[in-house]
Amino acid sequence: MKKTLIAALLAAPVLLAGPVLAEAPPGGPARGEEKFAEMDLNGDGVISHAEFVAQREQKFARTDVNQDGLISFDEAMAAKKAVMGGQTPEAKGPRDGKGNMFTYLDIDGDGFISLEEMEVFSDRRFKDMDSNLDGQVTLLEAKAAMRDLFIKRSRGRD
Ligand SMILES: [Ca+2]
Ligand SMILES: [Ca+2]
Ligand SMILES: [Ca+2]
Repeated sequence: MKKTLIAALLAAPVLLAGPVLAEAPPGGPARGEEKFAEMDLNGDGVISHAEFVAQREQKFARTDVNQDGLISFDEAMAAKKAVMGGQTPEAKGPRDGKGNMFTYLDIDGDGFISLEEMEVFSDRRFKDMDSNLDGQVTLLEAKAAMRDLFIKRSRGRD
């Protein structure tokens, strides 16, 4: 479950689009393209860093229900629950210390995820996708990254 929360926070609506997830083929091309199109806001065929940041901030704002500038554990779980189609995520709490993604994102350990903390991981994620380091992510790069993520998630399950 390691990647699930970060996916929920950063990329969930498409990645975890309800019942489709179970049937979707590994790294399926359709899903990759759909997600890419969603992230390529101006439709120029590449995801710029600015587009990536804009969506991260949007997602953060959406998750931060009480708009205090911090994502609490409850807010993170609520967002995760929403993308999981109303199922309650299996979580023991912010400090169970077992690779919980919330704990992982909460760098300073204050029990909340700030936008700055999210930026650290999200920028790393952008760099992961931008394999030729030109500051933008092409469809090919995005697909490769999604495939990697899928493989990691499949391995991490059980
Ligand atoms: Ca674009
Ligand atoms: Ca909040
Ligand atoms: Ca924190």
